[in-house]
Amino acid sequence: MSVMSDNQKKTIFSGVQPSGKLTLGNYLGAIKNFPLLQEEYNCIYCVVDMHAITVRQDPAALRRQTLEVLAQYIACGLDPEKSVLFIQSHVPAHAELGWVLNCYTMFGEASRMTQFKDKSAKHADNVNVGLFDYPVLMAADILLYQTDMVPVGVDQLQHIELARNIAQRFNGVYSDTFVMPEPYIPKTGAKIMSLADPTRKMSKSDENANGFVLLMDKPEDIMRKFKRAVTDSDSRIIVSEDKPGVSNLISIYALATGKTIEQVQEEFQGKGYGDFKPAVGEAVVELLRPIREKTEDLLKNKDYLEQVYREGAQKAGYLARKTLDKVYRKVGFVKR
Ligand code: AQP
Repeated sequence: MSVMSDNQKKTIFSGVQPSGKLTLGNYLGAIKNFPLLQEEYNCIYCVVDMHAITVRQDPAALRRQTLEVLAQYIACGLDPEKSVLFIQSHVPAHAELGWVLNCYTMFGEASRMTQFKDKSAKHADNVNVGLFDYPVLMAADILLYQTDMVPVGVDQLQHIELARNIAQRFNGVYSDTFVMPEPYIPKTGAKIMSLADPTRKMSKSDENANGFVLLMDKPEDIMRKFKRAVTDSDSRIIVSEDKPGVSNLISIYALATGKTIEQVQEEFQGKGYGDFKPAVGEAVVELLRPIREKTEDLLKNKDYLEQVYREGAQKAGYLARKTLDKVYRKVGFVKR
């Protein structure tokens, strides 16, 4: 297996929460880039179920969504023979390193995380310690695999910065232990906005289902959501700061068709929303169709998914243990 033997290659790690059904934002901001990198790097991709329980989840739905995210990783082009695919709670080293790193994270720096502020406002009845500690567990996820690069949407940049600070602090106290991870953020699509409110990011936990497009949405639902998408008062189809709705749709169309922003603006010059919105919808329908169909097939084959996540956890567990042993030795724990 390349990840265990190929020390020449750099390592990539990323994860997605099974906290709902995946959106077009998750895909364009992060998952779309995962398979592009699997030839050149040692790639490790995780379904981060432990992160998901920082917000209350329905247990049966969480189990189902966890398998669905795994199936979608594969449907989006990740090959379990080339990349390590696993479920976070199956590799206990994540929680173990998370605890150690808690002791190298300052309360003040964790308090500055905007995701914590946003999510605690959204879930005011359940501002639990896990929600606060989320970025430290994320630092453990990344640092355990001596990760060089983390492909994520721009909303995760602050957490990666924190992981770097924690790594630097630990390395400074004990000598080099962790590789310093770099974020890998796409130029277009780093932040796909809600179709219902283009000033907010598209999010799978949005209460307004018209705001997001799911990878598993049926073509007619995708078309309806794009036709209803909030746009701006004048009807020109150009990217502009004062036209967040149209700018978002242009990014989505460019990413779905492989065209540049300039090409899209040219294509729709002199045309109105009546042409543009259905065109975006159709492009997204075609982009997502093969992913949805492949995911549906994979979900019928639970034995195969089980084999993938079991083997993945074994490979990930082996790599994670090596880092954890080093950390335990450095902080002064007695060898087992
Ligand atoms: N709207 C977005 N645009 C671009 N990238 C996005 N990502 C999420 N939303 C967008 C990226 O998707 C990856 C997986 O995200 P996650 O599941 O770990 O959590 P999240 O960022 O909190 O995503 P959601 O959809 O908003 O989840 P909930 O609603 O549960 O909080 C990450 O790389 C993220 O950057």
